[in-house]
Amino acid sequence: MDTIVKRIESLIGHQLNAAFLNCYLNGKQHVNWHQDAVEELVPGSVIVTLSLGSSRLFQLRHISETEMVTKQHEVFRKRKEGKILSPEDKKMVEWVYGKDPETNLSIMLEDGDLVIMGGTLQKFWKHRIPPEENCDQMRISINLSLHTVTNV
Ligand SMILES: O=C(O)CCC(=O)C(=O)O
Repeated sequence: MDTIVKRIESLIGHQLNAAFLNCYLNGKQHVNWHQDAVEELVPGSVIVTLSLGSSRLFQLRHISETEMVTKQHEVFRKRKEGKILSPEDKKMVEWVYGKDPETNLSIMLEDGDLVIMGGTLQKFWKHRIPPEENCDQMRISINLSLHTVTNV
C-alpha cells in the first residue's frame, strides 16, 4: 500500500496521508450523488481515487439550482456589503449571469484508473457511482487524501 501511495504521490505531485476503501461486490452496489467533506482536508489538497477491478461509471453533475440559490444568497450578500469576492464567489456570479456550465459528465473507470478531484469541485459538483444492471464483478476504490490530522 505504501508503495502504491508513494507512486501516486510522485505522479500527481501531491502528498497523501489518509486512505478509505470502498468495495462494490457487483453493479447493484453503488454510491449516490454526494460531495465529499473537505473540512478536515488540508486546503488546496486533492482527493484521489484509484479504481481496481471491474469497470464502473463515474458521474459528475453540477449542483442543482436550488442548492445554488442558498450559495447565491451568501455571495450576493457579500457583494452588497462591498466585501471582496473569492475566486469561487466570482465563479458563482458567472454562473448566475448565464454561463452554462457543463452539467453532466460520465467517465468509464477501468482497472487501474485514477480520478483526481481538486480545486472547487467538491463545492460545486456532486459525484456518484451509479448502479449497473449488467455488472457482476467486484470493484474496489481506494480514496486517498491529505488530512490535517493523521489519526483518521
Ligand atoms: O468508488 C468511487 O470511485 C467513488 C467513491 C466515493 O465517491 C466516495 O467514497 O466518496
